[in-house]
Amino acid sequence: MRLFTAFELTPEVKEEVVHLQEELRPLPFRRWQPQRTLHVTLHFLGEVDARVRPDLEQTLRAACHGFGSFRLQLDRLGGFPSLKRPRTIWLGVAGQRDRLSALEALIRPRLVRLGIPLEARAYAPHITLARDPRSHVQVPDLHVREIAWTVSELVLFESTLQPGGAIHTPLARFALT
Ligand code: 3AM
Repeated sequence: MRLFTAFELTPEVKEEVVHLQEELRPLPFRRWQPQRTLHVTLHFLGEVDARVRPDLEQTLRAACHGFGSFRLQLDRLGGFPSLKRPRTIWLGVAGQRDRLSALEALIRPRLVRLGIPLEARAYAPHITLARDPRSHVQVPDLHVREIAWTVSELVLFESTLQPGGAIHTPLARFALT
């Protein structure tokens, strides 16, 4: 199964993200992230043997338990690999980034110990808005409202690739409190 862990957004945050997507909609991107699947990925686990899932869930539950909730806030627009030539446009995440990084660093070695290979790249928390430009794209400098929200659980998602885009199914939730 193709798995990743992520934080969901509150309705108010989603509303702002969708508003920004509407402003950007004239840009020639093939895939716009649907409102229901907007999220902040923590780790992309990739293809994981279903037999590992109980240990994986136990590991995530133990790591999250007692970590404590924290606050995140919408930040500026960004792009991968850059905003000048984006293949992906996203919203950055501000707020208690130190807590977010601490959770990332706490869970990472535990996943590696389960035999799950992770990206070596530094963690860059973001909310993906759109992917796959059809041509060179000039992204306007939109004002983003600095909406904050409380993150109090991590979600394990299965991502099923479909011709129309991935379907994300929540498999388990792990409280941070
Ligand atoms: O929606 P975001 O950008 O947070 O880009 C994929 C998505 O992240 C990312 O995992 C999340 C759920 O699909 N992803 C997909 N394939 C990936 C890969 N091979 C990947 N991240 C790293 N390596």
